[in-house]
Amino acid sequence: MTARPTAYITTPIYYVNDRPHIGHAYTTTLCDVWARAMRFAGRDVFFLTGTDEHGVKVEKSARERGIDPQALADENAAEFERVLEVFGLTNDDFIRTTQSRHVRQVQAFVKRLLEMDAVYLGEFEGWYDEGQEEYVTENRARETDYTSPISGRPLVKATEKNYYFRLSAFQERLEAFFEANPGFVRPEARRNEVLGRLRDGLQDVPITRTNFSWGIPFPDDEQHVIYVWIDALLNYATALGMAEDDGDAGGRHRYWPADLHVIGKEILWFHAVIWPAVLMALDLPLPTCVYAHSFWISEGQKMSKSLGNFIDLPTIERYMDTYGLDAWRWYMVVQGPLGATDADFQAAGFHETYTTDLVNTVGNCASRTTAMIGKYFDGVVPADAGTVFEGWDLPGAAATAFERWTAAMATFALDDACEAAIGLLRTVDAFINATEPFKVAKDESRRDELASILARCAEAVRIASMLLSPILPAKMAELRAALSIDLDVANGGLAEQAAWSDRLAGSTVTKVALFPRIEAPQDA
Ligand code: ME8
Repeated sequence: MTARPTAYITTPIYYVNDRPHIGHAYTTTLCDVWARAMRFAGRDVFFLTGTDEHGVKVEKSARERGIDPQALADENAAEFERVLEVFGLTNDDFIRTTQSRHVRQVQAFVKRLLEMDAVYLGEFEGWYDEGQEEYVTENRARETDYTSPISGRPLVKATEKNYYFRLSAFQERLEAFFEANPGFVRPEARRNEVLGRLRDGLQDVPITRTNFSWGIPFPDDEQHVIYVWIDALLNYATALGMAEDDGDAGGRHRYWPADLHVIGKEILWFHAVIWPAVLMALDLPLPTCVYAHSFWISEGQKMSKSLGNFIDLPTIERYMDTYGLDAWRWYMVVQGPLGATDADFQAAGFHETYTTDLVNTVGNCASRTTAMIGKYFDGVVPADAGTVFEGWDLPGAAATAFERWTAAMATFALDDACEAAIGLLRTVDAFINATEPFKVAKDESRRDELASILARCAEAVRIASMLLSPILPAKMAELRAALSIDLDVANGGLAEQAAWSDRLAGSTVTKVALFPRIEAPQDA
């Protein structure tokens, strides 16, 4: 038996100095949809998420609360794990950067970078604001007349020894890589931003710090702590055991490199430039795609701590209680900030999307079809009698929907994949309205016509339910149960299962009401 093609997808690992909110749930949900779709298409999937637990931000938050950084990390990592459970997300692993498996491999990787001369000990000289514990650039120092803009005290000239990563040495290779791989950064607009900045030229970057201690010690020089971003990026490799010296005992090397790193736009530079350069230095194959989505804002405003308008976990849970988990996933995917523009989370918009797409289209189409089969054929799907309906080609529409869905999934255009599936159901609705089976049913001599209409509707609904199942897993399982069918695509049979057929003829269906109408818009 030949091995199934693999698919490795990752979320960013989230900082534990904050509690989870819609942004984190969003990225992880997108990855979950794709992971389910790829499993469903027969791929051997590895879906990774986790938490980023080192660094000065975590140290500071812990200090403010008077607790140990590890205690803070444990507490908030548990919250992030709870998100996965509440949302029914299907990640295959959850990596925490304080785990020993990660720490020892980061040290091994950094050692390798030193040996390859991609990392060197250098000296940095700059203007230091002692009150703020930070360096300011020459330009900014000049603007404030070499005094601190905060305390007014003079800036001091300070030098610091740090280990540097030779990013500048990878300029040409990176440019050539971008050239040869136009799909490496998606969406396109983001790729252009990165390319522009890349062509401005690269400077070496410090990858250690000496002014705090909550991090992974630099190998053989423990005064230095590895910079949190290098530590964090390497999670994608350590989770697969890429620097363990156990010869792939975990059996995960086959997933390398990632097919997709899904991230928010604010951390694109690290993923699109620094990360591939580090991998080039380590001589490891590079990921296929970094997908940087945009941001959720809330009711027209940026979400921020000071405004206190984060859509947090309790708020999300209220939505789920009212509308259901699948409805939440649907809204995230079809109205969220995939692509290059931000998306506004609005209670009214949520309600409208729920009603238009799920109640009036998916739910209505499934219930009409199953109800009519119940009423006119005693709940048994009739065989298609082959009646020709001029201008209607449901098998053709289903094939087009499947092709569009497949192409959309390949480029992470998840909203377009949803549109392909729901578009098929809109066609079914229009077909019902045009052929009027409820009228045809009144005339005994038109039984063949009635059977043809309902057999085709049922088959199109079946195919749409396949395509919708990664996005609406629970509701589509309900629909399949109502159609008495299984979802057996474990062996790469999705194309076959989504192909038009007469497999439903003779099977029993029951009427389904998938999405209840909810009257009042929820003001959560
Ligand atoms: O940056 N809208 O972690 P983080 C959409 N630890 N997505 C959002 C969002 C919003 N308003 N806010 C956050 C870090 N996100 C690092 C990553 S990876 C090697 C290290 C999502 O906790 C989005 O995916 O700040 C963003 O990139 C991520 O949360 C940042 O999470």
